[in-house]
Amino acid sequence: MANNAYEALVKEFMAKIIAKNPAETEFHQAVEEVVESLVPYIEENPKYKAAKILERICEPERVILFRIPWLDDKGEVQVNKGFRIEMNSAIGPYKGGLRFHPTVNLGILKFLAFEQVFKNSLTTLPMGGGKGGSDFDPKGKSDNEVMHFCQSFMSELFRHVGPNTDVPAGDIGVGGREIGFLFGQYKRLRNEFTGVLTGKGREWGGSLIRPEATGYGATYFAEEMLKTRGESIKGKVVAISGSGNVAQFATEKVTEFGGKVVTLSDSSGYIYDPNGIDKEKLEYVMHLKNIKRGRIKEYAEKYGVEYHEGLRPWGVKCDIAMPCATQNEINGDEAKTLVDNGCYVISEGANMPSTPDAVNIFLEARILYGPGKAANAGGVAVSGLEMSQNSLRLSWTREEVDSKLHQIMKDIHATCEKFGRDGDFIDYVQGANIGGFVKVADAMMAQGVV
Ligand code: NDP
Ligand code: 2IT
Repeated sequence: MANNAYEALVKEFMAKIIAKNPAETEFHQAVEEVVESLVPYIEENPKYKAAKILERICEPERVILFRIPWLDDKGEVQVNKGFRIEMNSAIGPYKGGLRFHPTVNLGILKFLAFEQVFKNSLTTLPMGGGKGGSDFDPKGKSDNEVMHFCQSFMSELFRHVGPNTDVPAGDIGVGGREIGFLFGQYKRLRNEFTGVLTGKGREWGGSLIRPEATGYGATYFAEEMLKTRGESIKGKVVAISGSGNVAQFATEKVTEFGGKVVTLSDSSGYIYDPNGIDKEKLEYVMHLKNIKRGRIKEYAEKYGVEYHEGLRPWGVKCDIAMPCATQNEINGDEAKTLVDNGCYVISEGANMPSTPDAVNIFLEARILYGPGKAANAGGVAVSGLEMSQNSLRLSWTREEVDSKLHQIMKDIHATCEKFGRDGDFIDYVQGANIGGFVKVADAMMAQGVV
């Protein structure tokens, strides 16, 4: 079939998705990127077409929407929206993070849940896909307020989740503190100590390396991509965005591999440190962000480096870019600037950080572009390992978990190469989309029309 015939099929499919899910722009974007890869594959494998796998995989199995009322420190009643998208359970219980951010809405969580289905399949572990969260803004809230909010959130969510049903974890705005409050409330309501959440503290069922996993994994993925060109991270200049969980541990691992991280950011702006963010400076960032809950601008004041208010770091000259903040944080112009400045490796720690224009620029430039569902799968992979340890009622050492994570990232790279190699170029978008799809689609076929 000619390319324009595929394009027509994608257009026809997307028209239906948009009509059925109006105003969910991020969901449309995530679906279109996957469908562009899958349509030719499905035309070659018509059994999936007859079973309407594509139509089914784009429809969540279940969407739960709920009210979260809570009392703030002044005794005033606050109300937030709560969501859990149970997208696909063909290969395991629903699995995916919770996001607490004022921008959260149905379309954003559906895009994240959709991506999660393919990502979880790529990890090789038995996990379905889900995502949830709230429009609650943790910024400026006291620990007490966050706790009251989390307790109210779980007072509804507990009926829908469980270690064999749906296992949430962290995402933007949800880290160790929030997982603790959520777990405490679940345990109290169910009178059960189980692995209902991952990202737990190490003393109460958490896995070693889970906090590090997404950032480490995205760095391992970058290293694997570089290996295909006989290169490594050593000596490379790296621009990272964000300064939260993923950005922090990407910085740690890149530095350990001999790379130099020169930028970090938050939603207010970015810092540029040409000497590199070394171990000691990273410790400062971790304290600033995880304990003091301050702004990245304070780094610039402390170390006397440049701070660029309201800007993203993609104008800085680098070899490798690792977007680790949020969706659509690299647009077409920024992608062009990156490529023009010599950047030739993108490893996405965030979910869907590159707009469709940016993705096209990376693919046309034939650089090493690792999309989020492959590059950031290390986080959920170690969540899967946490679930295994909870079921076995034992805990593995740091070295054991890290070496399993490393192997999983290598395997994901190999899957992308298998489905995405085109002569001397690897199209990791194609590789990740098809590689993630096949296992889920075959499981759906085997389980009948459910
Ligand atoms: P955190 O909440 O720990 O950190 C988020 C960082 O991104 C902060 O620096 C935040 O800045 C910045 N950020 C958030 N929203 C925006 C925005 N709209 N514009 C600009 N900057 C923003 O989250 P994580 O590090 O956990 O998550 C980062 C990304 O990685 C997300 O895309 C997430 O989905 C993805 N991811 C996370 C995984 C995990 O295990 N945690 C696993 C796989 C992917 P500020 O403080 O100013 O808001
Ligand atoms: O986007 C993601 O993969 C995550 N936020 C982690 C999900 C998980 O269940 O660990």
